[in-house]
Amino acid sequence: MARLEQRISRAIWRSAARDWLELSDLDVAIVGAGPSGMTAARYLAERGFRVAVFERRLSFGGGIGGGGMLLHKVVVDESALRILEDFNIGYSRDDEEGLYVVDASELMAKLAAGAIDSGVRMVHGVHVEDVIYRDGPPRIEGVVVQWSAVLLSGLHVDPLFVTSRAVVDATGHEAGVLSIVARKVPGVRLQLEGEKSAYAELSEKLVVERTGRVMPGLYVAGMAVAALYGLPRMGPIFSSMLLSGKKVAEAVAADLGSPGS
Ligand code: 48H
Repeated sequence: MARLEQRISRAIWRSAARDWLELSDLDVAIVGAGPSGMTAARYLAERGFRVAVFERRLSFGGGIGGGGMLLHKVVVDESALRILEDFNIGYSRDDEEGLYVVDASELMAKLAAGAIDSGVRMVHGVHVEDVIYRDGPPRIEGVVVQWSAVLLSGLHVDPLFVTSRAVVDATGHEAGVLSIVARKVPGVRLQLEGEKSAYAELSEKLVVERTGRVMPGLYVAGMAVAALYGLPRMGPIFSSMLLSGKKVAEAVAADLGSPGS
């Protein structure tokens, strides 16, 4: 038998290559493994869609991990309890405030586990640096990916492509995919209004209401919705992030019809 070192390397090459062949064509490419992206991914994958989440960091959770000002808790209201239960995430009620408190670590871990158990491919250390488009009328047909490490190194390395029937911008405050589309896709009139100051009640409601399709092939969820439509921020209350993830999954599923068709 070959040396252990050789077997380790070959097992990893073989399995990773097999995965990337599948990843190169998806039903849904989700950009960002924060709360909205992971929630969306799970509800799409459990309907049978081929879904991958591309995350530029080597971790899950996006803004969850920082909790409220580094205290390891976030809150939700009753509108998100059903989603917490779907993911088997524990919560406790704060009777004085009428809110539900969740451990940040449990929220991150179980959103990720729920997505993975439903068949989502989570890919870490990959930065979505561009989109694929087709014209007449313009539509988004996938993403352009690069290793985060390559971008950090400053080397000039050409990226690779992932085609998909739908792309979801779940990149949070940056609205990274929408910014690229606004700047680089010809014929698209997209203006990012920029997130506004805190007004938690209004923001929680409007982010969910405005979640959905932006143009053919492109959808938005989570804080990127606030950046796109000029909505206020809400701080460490996460109901709208979870509800937005679920809503965008429903919108994508309705548009795509059946998986792989
Ligand atoms: C690959 C990328 C890219 C890229 C970014 O910030 P997130 O947690 O996003 P949401 O919208 O699911 O949740 C927002 C929430 O965490 C939050 O910040 C709230 C509620 N704030 C309220 C307030 O008032 O401040 O996650 C986005 C993820 C991150 O992990 C990024 O690393 C990742 O997307 N990401 N991954 N390619 N181009 N851009």
